[in-house]
Amino acid sequence: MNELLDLNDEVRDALGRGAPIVALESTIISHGMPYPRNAETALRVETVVRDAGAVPATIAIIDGRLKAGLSPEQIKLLGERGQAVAKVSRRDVARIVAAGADGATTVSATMLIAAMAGIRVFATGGIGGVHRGAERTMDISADLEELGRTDVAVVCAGAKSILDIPRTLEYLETKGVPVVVYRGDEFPAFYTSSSGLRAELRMDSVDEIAAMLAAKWRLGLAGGAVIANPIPAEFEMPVDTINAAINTALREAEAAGVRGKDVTPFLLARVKDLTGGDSLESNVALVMNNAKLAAELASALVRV
Ligand code: PSU
Ligand code: MN
Repeated sequence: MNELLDLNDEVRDALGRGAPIVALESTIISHGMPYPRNAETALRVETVVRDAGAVPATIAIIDGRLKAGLSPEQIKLLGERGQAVAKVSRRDVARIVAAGADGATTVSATMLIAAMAGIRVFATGGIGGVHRGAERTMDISADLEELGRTDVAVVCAGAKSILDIPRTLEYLETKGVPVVVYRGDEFPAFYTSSSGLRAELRMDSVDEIAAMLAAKWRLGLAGGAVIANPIPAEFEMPVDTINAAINTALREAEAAGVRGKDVTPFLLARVKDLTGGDSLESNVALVMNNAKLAAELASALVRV
């Protein structure tokens, strides 16, 4: 185990027993949702993972130490401090550790810390991807590179259409990342179960997904996988409402000259405000749904 990585007691015990573990990210807490729903949701997600028979490992950097497994107090603090906590993707990890600072980890940094800890399954809401207009801006999330190199399966509700979803899928294909849609025929667009893009690989059981992941890693094929879990129908947003909010948010970001790592948090916050908070309810519901599937998948992986 890396000397800069700390496991909490629950995670250390689970690793020792070979029990199923689900990694959870912390940027979704600090930058993805408003306080206090962010902290409440993060704590509820951990409960969902436990109820489904796995151990949660929420990942962050605290006082310059990589953490797999946080205390409820640490989760609450990340939620309360919100955007004041650094958003940490792969390139930021070293500077935050060197400074002895705190960081909320994105999908990319969470994957790399999970892999260091020996955790293979990770649940979140949505992954980063190729941004709309990337042909001009080159704005492509580090999450996609990480999926191409780090052995962690990421259970998510697809990608938001703040992104260019067709190009995101092309990029994942280029990087050799399997994209599985769980019990659906279209790649899901986070707030909606459909995106108009056909699922190239549909699987209907966690055992089937676990068998594929085990084969991938036994073959020495480095890198992760996207397990896209469509939002349950009762929590879907009306397509027109969400698209209108996304288009407004994109125009505002352009007009305000938002760049780099601020783009995604800006868009997420504006979409939430423009939909009067309805999107937040969908967001919370789909995260719970993903946590449950991830716990089942982690258990299935222990069996193979
Ligand atoms: N998309 C969401 N919710 C989120 C994020 C993305 O629907 O909270 C966060 C995740 O932490 C993801 C990060 O890894 O944003 C991607 O940021 P960027 O686009 O700057 O790579
Ligand atoms: Mn970016």
